[in-house]
Amino acid sequence: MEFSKYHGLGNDFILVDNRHQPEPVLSAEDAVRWCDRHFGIGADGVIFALPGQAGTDYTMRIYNSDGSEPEMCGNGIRCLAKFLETLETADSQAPQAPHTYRIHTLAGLISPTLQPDGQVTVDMGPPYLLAQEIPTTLAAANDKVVAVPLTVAEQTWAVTCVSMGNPHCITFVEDVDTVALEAIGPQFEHHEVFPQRINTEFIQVVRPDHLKMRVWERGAGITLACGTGACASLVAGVLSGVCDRAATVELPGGPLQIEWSATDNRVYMTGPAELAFRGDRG
Ligand code: ZDP
Repeated sequence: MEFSKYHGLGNDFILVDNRHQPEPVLSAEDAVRWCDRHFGIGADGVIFALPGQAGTDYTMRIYNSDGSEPEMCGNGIRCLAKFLETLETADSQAPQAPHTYRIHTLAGLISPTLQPDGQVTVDMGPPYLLAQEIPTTLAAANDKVVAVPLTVAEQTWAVTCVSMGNPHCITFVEDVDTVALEAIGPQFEHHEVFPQRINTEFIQVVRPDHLKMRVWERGAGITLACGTGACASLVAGVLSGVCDRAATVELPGGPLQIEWSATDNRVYMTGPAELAFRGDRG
């Protein structure tokens, strides 16, 4: 079976051409094996390009490296846009940049645009802020969760929660490099206040237009970048009054440009996505 390996700032995915049928050609167990970095191809997740639904061009589904299925994936959808560009070019339907795809996801319609410079801008839709939308029991169902105390590893953190279709818990710290991510990440992920588990971001405000981020991802652990996490973190920074509505979010794998539009309430993310290699797994 042919596959392509892409990455967005080192957040890496196996992309599968699944345009001929509406169900993923791999099971969740296959995805776990393919993602294994020693016994498989190695990736943070597997992404399927499926036929469109509900008037969209394509559908995206994704498995995390542990086989769980998230609603959305910011770096992954940039990779998907580049993958589709290659597939369509092979079919002699080469899209002309700027070209916008309408992609159906479990988080609704998401629209990545191929830019002439090779970067991809994604309309990530609006953020969801109510406790029941995250979901979390940290506040009453219809309240926002901004700087709410949460005790993890015998320490009390002031956490802000944002859903970009998938759930995120953001904590602002003085210095992200001193956070013991490997030790505390899993304790956030599996904390009882997050019934769907959680992606966990630690953010250092370098300047109001420059955030530095480290992430522990639900179902994938430490990754070099997380697009939905960068978007959620900027929104959390605006809600907390510590950053601008547009900022660079610096991840271990490189920078993303994020804007939470005051006009339409949607979040826009711009960053790279690159082919690493193609392969055939028999
Ligand atoms: O929500 C989750 O379970 C995430 N692990 C999904 C992957 C998010 C991703 N890193 C991103 O860039 O948004 C792909």
